[in-house]
Amino acid sequence: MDREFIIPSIFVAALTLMLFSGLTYLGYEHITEASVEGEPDVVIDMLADDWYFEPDKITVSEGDHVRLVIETEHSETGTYDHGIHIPSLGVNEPLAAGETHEVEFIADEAGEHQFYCNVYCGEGHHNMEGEIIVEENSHEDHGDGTESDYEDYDLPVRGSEDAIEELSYETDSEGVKVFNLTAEHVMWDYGEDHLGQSHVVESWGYNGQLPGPEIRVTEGDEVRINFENKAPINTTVHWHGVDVPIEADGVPGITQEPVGEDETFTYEFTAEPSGTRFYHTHGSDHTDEAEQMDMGLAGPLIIEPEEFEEPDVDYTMVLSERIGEGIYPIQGQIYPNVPAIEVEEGDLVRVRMINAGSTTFHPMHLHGHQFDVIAKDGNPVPEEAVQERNVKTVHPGETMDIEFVADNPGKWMFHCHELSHAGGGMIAEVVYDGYEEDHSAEHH
Ligand SMILES: [Cu+2]
Repeated sequence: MDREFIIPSIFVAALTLMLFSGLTYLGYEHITEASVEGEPDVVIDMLADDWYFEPDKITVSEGDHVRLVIETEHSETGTYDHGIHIPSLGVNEPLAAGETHEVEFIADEAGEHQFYCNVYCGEGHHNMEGEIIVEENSHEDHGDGTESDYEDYDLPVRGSEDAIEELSYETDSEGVKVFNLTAEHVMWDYGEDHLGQSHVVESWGYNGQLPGPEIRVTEGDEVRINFENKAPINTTVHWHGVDVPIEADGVPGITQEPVGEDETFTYEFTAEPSGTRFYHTHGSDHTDEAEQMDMGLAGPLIIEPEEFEEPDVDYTMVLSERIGEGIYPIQGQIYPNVPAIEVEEGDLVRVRMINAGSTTFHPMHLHGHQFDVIAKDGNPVPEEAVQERNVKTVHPGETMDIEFVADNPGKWMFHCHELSHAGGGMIAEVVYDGYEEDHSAEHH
């Protein structure tokens, strides 16, 4: 045990100093409440090994009673005692080697809370660290989306039936296409999953919908977007993949101040280059962009070329993620509510995939057909480089246009082949007109 010395954790900055000063033992301070009453709301299994915590990023809700069940493993480097210290939540627990520990606390303060191993032995404990994110929860326990959960929370419940596909515009006297876009705070209904469970989730959506309405213009159009923020956040709008002038780029702290609640901002740019692009929040700063994206602030921006050869079917497919809810929507809906790709035999079908999630990639797989990847990030793939595929991965921030000929009548799946995403709703169906679905009850 002589290699293990324990420091009070508030001295994060002092750690480095101690390494060099030979200051060793400052005593152990056990400040966690001996027990937190009642059953936990959240139980998280963790591993404390040399030299990491797994997981090292934990998200809970404000007010949650959290139980961490922490195993300490030992590796080839030996058997080490560890500890977990979450200064800002008042947690400071020793984790003896080879045992399982239960550490409980109330996540009573929203925000980011660093934790780390507070054992110092000259080895790598100082690498053992992580973060607990306590999400603000002004409407307690709305997690399962049942009506009673949010009825006291004064937000409109909206779903795909309230959504519009394409945003209308007015043309001003100078020929500028003028759009009105508003960030709004809503409860968004992603639809019932195959088990009949509803997923109504607190969201921020452009014009109150997820994804935001499609903005469709022609290359070279002068565009003005009157943006109003009615969501309780500071935010910006970025025109992803569009060669806008710098003042319209929507980057907080660089091109503009974030737009506060009830404030407005006007974006003006020429729509170029053509292709499948999108618009999305850039947050109030770089730390909350991901959260704002996943809460719903993204929508498609299609810039048609001047000579647009319209395919028979032109389907926009915004892929998003609500990891906390375990769902991966397409066009703001989870399967089986995702709007079908409706085709007739012989149709040329274009699907414009847009990954508007913050974190995960989606290997999108089409059954029964091969498709050509005709554009990446909105830019056309030269004909000689076009690949014939049936799976194509779309990474966060990427757009991918594919085209196929509807030559195999039926009802075909088009789904994410990260199968937990498919399980979370990321499935669309390609449905042929007139195809009789009389096989569902058959067993082969
Ligand atoms: Cu996926």
